[in-house]
Amino acid sequence: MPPRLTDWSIALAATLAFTTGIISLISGLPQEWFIFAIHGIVGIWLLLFLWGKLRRVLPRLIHPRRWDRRTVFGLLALLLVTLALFSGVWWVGGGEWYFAGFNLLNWHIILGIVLTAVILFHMFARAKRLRKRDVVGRRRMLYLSILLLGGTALWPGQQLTERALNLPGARRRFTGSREAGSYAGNAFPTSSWVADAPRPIDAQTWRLSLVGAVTKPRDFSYAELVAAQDQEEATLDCTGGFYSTQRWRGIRIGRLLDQAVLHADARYVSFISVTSYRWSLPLAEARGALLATHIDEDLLSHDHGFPLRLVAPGRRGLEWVKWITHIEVLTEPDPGQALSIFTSSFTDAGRGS
Ligand SMILES: Nc1nc2c(c(=O)[nH]1)N[C@H]1C(S)=C(S)[C@@H](COP(=O)(O)O)O[C@H]1N2
Ligand SMILES: [Mo]
Repeated sequence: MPPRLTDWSIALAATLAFTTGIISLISGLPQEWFIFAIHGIVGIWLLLFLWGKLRRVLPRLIHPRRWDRRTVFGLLALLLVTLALFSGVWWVGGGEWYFAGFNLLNWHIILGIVLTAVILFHMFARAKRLRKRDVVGRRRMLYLSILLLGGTALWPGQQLTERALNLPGARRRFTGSREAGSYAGNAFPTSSWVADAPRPIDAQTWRLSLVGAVTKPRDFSYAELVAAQDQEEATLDCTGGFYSTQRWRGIRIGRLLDQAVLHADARYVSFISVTSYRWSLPLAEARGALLATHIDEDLLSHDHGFPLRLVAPGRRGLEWVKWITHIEVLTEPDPGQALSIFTSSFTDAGRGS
């Protein structure tokens, strides 16, 4: 392929990989499997394009006489790409590896974000325009199509091989997450999006306030809520790479909302943690979701969100707010919530002071 076509293909594939990677972080419904499939396929395309690029620049890299400042950046970029792809491929294959407290999937996400920033910077600084003669030509387009189709076909091939060989990676969920501690009460892993670590909450003084677009705002005591017997079997699937299925017990949110009488224009329900971490669900979905006080017969442990946490089936773990103190009924979506999951750990309550 002409150099410029290769370079633009890499940039486009990297953009697609980044976009699907970010979307995948909040995809958890089975019908969203294709987001993860596209991400995997684009990864294979990138490997193929990079192979082409490497063959082109290799002579420049192996002759020290031809080195300049750009070579150093080129090498760094190459290292970054290799690590980003390698961490993803290794995780998919079932790899178990930790560095600085982060697993392979965490590193894959970090490297992917850094790499996207580098590629954008590189494109602004050095990108050469794609000319007509870089893209026209039947043989050229045929070659590119074969490459793309071949890469696409390799993905199901990889999935089937993994299953046939029964590699550890084959036992992952469609989101890529691995099973941990299902049906074992509080024993499954705990996780905070950034570093939320509030002090244990005293159920005696704790109150849940229901506010916002409601006619009768009101508080609930722990005793009022803990008596409820609603149940939901649901899978918590953390973007950090584990999932756990539990029988949760608590109170159906619809029953709670009915006690406050919603305004006619109520559209969303926001769940707010003592740390200020918050996330919302559309009203109908919120009604069917659960506020859990128990896992099976066990009281929720502090790390899992005692006294009250959201159980939102089909949503990723990061949306299952822990240590809830407020519920706010909203008439509009809440774009600020995406920021709250980054900043909550720096509030006093989030730091545990
Ligand atoms: N208040 C608050 N709730 C939170 C988080 C957090 O950092 N703060 N982390 C979320 C993330 S990223 C996940 S995966 C789940 C983890 O729940 P667990 O610790 O019970 O496994 O809680 C979610 N709820
Ligand atoms: Mo998570």
